[in-house]
Amino acid sequence: MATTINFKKLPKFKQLPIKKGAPPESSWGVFGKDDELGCLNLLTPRGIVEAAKLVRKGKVFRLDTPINYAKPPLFNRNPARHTILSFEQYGLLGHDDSIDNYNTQEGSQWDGLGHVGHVRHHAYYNGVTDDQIQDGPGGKLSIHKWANKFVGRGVLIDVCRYLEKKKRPLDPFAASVYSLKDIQDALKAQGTKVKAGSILLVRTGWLGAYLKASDEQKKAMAPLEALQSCGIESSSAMVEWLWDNRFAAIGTDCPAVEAWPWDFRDEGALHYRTLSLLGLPLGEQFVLDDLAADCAADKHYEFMLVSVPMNLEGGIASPPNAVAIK
Ligand code: UVW
Repeated sequence: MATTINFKKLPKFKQLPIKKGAPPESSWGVFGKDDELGCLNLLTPRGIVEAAKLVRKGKVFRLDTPINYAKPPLFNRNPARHTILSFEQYGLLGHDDSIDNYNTQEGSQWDGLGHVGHVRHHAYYNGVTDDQIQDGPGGKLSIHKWANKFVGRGVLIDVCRYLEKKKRPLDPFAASVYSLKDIQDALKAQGTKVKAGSILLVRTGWLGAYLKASDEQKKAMAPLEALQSCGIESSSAMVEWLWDNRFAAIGTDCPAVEAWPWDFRDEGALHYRTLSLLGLPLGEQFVLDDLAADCAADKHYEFMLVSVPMNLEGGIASPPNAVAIK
């Protein structure tokens, strides 16, 4: 991790790529030819010290859903099986847990940079090839490399509340899109200043609506082929804004950050633009409602964000294991 970074010296989006032969609009090479952290390089020790100063009232907000919260999990992912094991046979009154069949993306999650490679360039962030994504400590773009990197200033944009106030709410259960302008307008209305090296959280209202849905509705929307959900615009202008504001990651409370379904053949999809081209982590199904209510009440939309992804060598994704502290 760099002690400090000269944000002004980083190329602007329009100057990308800087590496010969790299795909257009990619940051490949910006953080070094063998870099595996992408935009997490923007989280620096100085940024962590600044983030700690945002802790003013000692309130902690858990950003993860409970394991197996979605019944059934979305996108045809399998539920985890939790078994409590007894030590009775050894004469000890006590227990262990066993979690089988655990999919790191069954609930709140960071998509690691090995989650999605680019449809046309057939490569992952920084040119990593498919055979380099593998189990174990040598696995490229592994989630365990993030385990002590994901701490810094968090900023919430509550675009859902903003559009509700404007009497233009979006349907969370349709493939409806929060535009870049909606997000910028919400930010302006909040009076929040974006600082380089922040972790951005965007509240879309999807998770709150999901939690209120009936068991039948949840069952009907779980399959990948049936799910429809809101998300943010996936344009080049959106990633230009994310890159030029030097965001280190973006997390949302909806299933795919961008609206679902997105077409895997569409190279304009946000998953490709962010994970594969910019090395920008995507967070999904984050718990943001309590944090958002607190931000609306005290008008402070910035906080310290601490996320400790799983130390899974070769891992593809992870529950964020995250808290926002105000
Ligand atoms: C897909 O887009 C398929 O998965 P996720 O949204 O979890 O990255």
